[in-house]
Amino acid sequence: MTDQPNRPSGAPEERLPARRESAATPARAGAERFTAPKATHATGGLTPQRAAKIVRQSGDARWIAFLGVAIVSLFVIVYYFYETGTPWTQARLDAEADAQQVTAVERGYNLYQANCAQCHGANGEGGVGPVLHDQMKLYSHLTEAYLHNVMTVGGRYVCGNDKSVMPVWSDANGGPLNYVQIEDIIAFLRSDSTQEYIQRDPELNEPIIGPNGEVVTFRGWRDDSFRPAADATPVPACWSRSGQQTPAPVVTPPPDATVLQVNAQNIAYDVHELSAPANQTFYIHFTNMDIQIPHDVDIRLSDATVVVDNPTIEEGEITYEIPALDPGTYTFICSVHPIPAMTGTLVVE
Ligand code: HEC
Ligand SMILES: [Cu+2]
Repeated sequence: MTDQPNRPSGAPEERLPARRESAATPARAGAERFTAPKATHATGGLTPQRAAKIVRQSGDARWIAFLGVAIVSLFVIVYYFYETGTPWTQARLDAEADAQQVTAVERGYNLYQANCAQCHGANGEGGVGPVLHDQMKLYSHLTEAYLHNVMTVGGRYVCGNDKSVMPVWSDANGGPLNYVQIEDIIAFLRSDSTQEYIQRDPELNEPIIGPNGEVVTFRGWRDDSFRPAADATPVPACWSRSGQQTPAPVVTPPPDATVLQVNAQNIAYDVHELSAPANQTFYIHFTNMDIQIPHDVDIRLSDATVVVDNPTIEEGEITYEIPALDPGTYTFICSVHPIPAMTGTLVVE
């Protein structure tokens, strides 16, 4: 492609396409206004080599621009999926939130063991305080908002008992735990039972290694797939009313009957050993001196099978009638506080 057909092959072109003198083409004079002034078209003495180089360079520049745009677009696309996740990878923010959740649960576990386990049990099975590890409770009762309130207001929030032994936990209300620690405990209480978490040293935050050389783990409490049965009894707002039956009829033991005395004060029985005659009805006269804290005296076998389930009372006295029992050793226990201080041995002979 050249306008010098007789140019020897390999020889450089000598000229850019010939300039046209507008005056020489009167036919196009009418188009004059579309043409830039002559000076603009002047090649300014460019050699053909130089002009060809300019053409080549501008081609290169366009390539570079294209590649630049392509790289940026590719980066944006890849980053987009990195942020939002794909069907095969997790979104970055979700992964970040999950990692924080795990950290909170692991810290919450240690805080729970240090502050709550002595009353609610290491696994939330209950003791002086009510059971916490119960799917029905975790499902509908122990919500984040409720847990927040209980820890801010203390045990009085639960049943309105201003003598509750459960203190205020939040430092917003004079308690010992700060906002983050409260959040961590809540994260632990509501953690997922399908997930395994690592027990960490509270000081060093290093995983705890068990005797078998493996990292010690624990599982969350809440079963996410739990759905209460349609006819399940809802969890009462106040735990101490949960097991409450209709008030027991007033019992007056006959004059020659065996009547055992049991008192409860400061969440403890005053006796831990009782004996009663076999195969005949006897009575337990029970006095609860703890104001607004429910107690009872149930009779169980050593394997925890309930033999006699007596109603709880809050502050006051009651006489329980115990039907004839076979000879043997039984446990008498407070069903509200199944702790050693509220447990004893009943020998029937
Ligand atoms: C000194 C014993 C004690 C300690 C320690 C204790 N609690 Fe309690 N907790 C109780 C008692 C008792 C109740 C019942 C409230 C009442 O009616 O007096 C209770 C109630 C609760 C409830 C309400 C349960 C329900 O069924 O509504 C929650 C939740 C709770 N405690 C969480 C905690 C957490 C979390 C900690 C640790 C930071 C803790 N408790 C430490 C004794 C304790
Ligand atoms: Cu009790």
